[in-house]
Amino acid sequence: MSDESKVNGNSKNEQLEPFRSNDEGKKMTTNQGLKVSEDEFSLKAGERGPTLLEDFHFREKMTHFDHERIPERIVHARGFAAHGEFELYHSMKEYTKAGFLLDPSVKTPVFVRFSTVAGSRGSAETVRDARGFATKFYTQEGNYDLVGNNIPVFFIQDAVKFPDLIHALKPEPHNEMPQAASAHDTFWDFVANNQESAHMIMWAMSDRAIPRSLKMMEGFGVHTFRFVNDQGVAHFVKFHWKPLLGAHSLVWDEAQKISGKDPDFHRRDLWESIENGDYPEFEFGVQLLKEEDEFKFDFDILDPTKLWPEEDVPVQIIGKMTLNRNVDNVFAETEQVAFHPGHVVPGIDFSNDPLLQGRLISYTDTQLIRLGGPNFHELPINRPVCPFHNNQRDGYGRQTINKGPVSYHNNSLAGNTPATSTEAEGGYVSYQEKVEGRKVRARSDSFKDHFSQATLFWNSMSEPEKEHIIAAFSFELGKVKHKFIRQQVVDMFANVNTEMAAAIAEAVGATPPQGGGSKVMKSSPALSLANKAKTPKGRKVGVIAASGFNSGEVNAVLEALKAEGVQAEVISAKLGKVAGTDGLELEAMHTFLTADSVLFDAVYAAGGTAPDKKFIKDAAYFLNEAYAHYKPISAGGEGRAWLEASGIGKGPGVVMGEDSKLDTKSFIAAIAAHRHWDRQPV
Ligand code: HDE
Repeated sequence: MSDESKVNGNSKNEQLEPFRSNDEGKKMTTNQGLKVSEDEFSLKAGERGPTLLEDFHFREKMTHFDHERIPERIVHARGFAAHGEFELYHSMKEYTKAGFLLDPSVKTPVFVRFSTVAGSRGSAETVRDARGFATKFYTQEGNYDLVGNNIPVFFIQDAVKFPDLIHALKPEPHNEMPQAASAHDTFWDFVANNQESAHMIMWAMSDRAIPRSLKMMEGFGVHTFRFVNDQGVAHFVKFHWKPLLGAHSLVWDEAQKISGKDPDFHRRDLWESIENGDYPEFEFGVQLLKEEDEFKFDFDILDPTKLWPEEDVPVQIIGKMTLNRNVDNVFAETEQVAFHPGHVVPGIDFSNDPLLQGRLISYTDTQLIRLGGPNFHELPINRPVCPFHNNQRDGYGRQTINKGPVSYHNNSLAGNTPATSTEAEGGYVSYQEKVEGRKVRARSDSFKDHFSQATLFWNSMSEPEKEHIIAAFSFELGKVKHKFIRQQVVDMFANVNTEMAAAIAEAVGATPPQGGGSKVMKSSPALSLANKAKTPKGRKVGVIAASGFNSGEVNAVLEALKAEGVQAEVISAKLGKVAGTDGLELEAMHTFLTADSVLFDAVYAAGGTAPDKKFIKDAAYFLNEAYAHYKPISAGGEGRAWLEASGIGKGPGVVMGEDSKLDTKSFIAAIAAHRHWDRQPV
């Protein structure tokens, strides 16, 4: 591979090419390459006789099938991934010697896997949960994995508690219920008895835990890491991904309905965006702290239940990732990709965060069972794009044919190669942090404030966000059967905010909290989704149309939407062409049976001669539901009558056409706003 193609092309894509196989148009063979003459009938002793053991084709085919499944990930089993590229805006030489963060002219191939945490591999995607956001950078110095989440803090402070947390979160073992949900007794029992979870729970009960789209959520490295420059000077660093489409969420009722209407909602949305060339983009940000500022905060920067408020430590945007290629095969790539926070490159190092420290052992270990042995790094998706050589040998599925007799170090037979590299030659040298202490099983006192940042989060929310948090707690605890657990949780969250806890208590039949309260007055505007970028780009509008719609108006609206990067899909009584007044034809991709308002961000009732009353009833239902989910609605022509039939009048985010003209600007502004919380219920 030429150096030029490594830089200007996508070296990972090129590396994967020889592994791709296109079977179309080819002759069928066994795995040994033998042409197969018959694939419908097994070899039998007589047409009605028993199948013969010598039928090697049948045996091979069936045996392979019998072994098609591998264990799903213990957490983050349900995931979806895409390829892309990372480009740097400016050199970070001052802070790190990581090669991919030095030269803005170099594009680094990436592979990103998004996931839910709790659910099984086939579970619905719009459940209330944190989302995994794992990025593999295929750098010229080796793979760097940033294995983050869409929430910047975690439930626990020490990795030793991770199995307990996950046991409590997963379906209860005696009846394997509920699937992909935290709304059950064991989870909330864990929360009440492990109060360090308070901050993360606030995020999990907020709109962040039901993202509208994988391309519309932020990502966080969570832990404090280190950047180390070529002078050996270190800075503490936290990593951020900021979506260019802004961060947006579903509403809970909608999220639950989508789980039934389209359990693949998030992957479909990501897949289609990439297929349509609307490539998801995320800017890469870092918060940096000098080593000497380690103790300047009222929290411990090693505590993974704490974030660094962006107003105190600004996020510097240093690059951008674009996801521009879907996988060819989900199993080969998405399922077999193996992430590990310990896959680092020179210039990136760890901190003593006890959660991070524990992760460093868990990830390789889990791949060994999941991918069946120690050679998972040889799978095409996991191979670094730079050469790799060492004395590791053999094991299940070994593909590399290492030549020569030497597989040990030191040696003379091979001139003591593969040779180690000095730091100047790019060898990884751990940051020489001075460490001393007694061997203890203990939590530092600096880790003991579990509530201040939970209150900071609450204080930072807009009113609608606060209402959603209370509703989410009320739902989750409402599913908890043990009254005393509900009470314990209410009492625990009184430490975050007493009014919030009282409102939850009221909803779940608990006694209002007696004590509690917080002195924290501070807020961090960066934490509220209400303050995120608003753009109509990337949204999807459902266009309800019947034959005879006003072509001029509808065309103008569709053109305006397209110009803003908004996707429009037509819904009608049946699939196929829908003709407008002057011959404009639209293709109905959906009917009221196959589509639902929950699958769209906005609705445009375009009008036309409704074939029957059922059409008007279906349209009204569609509009009503969209309205209830605070979505922008516009109506032109007969669409206005449908809107009236649904009982929706004028109001926030409702744009009515007049005299065959719809104010497209207002509609697009309403789409950009996404939700219109100030609406009164119909
Ligand atoms: Fe993970 N985590 N985790 N985790 N995690 C896994 O590794 C683990 C934690 C995260 O798309 C597993 O390959 C421990 C925090 C993502 O393939 C496993 C602890 C964060 C993914 C594991 C944590 C994450 C995983 C399961 C506490 C955000 C999916 C399968 C010490 C910063 C990666 C696998 C993918 C997956 C262990 C906590 C993110 C078992 C022990 C905090 C995005 O190794």
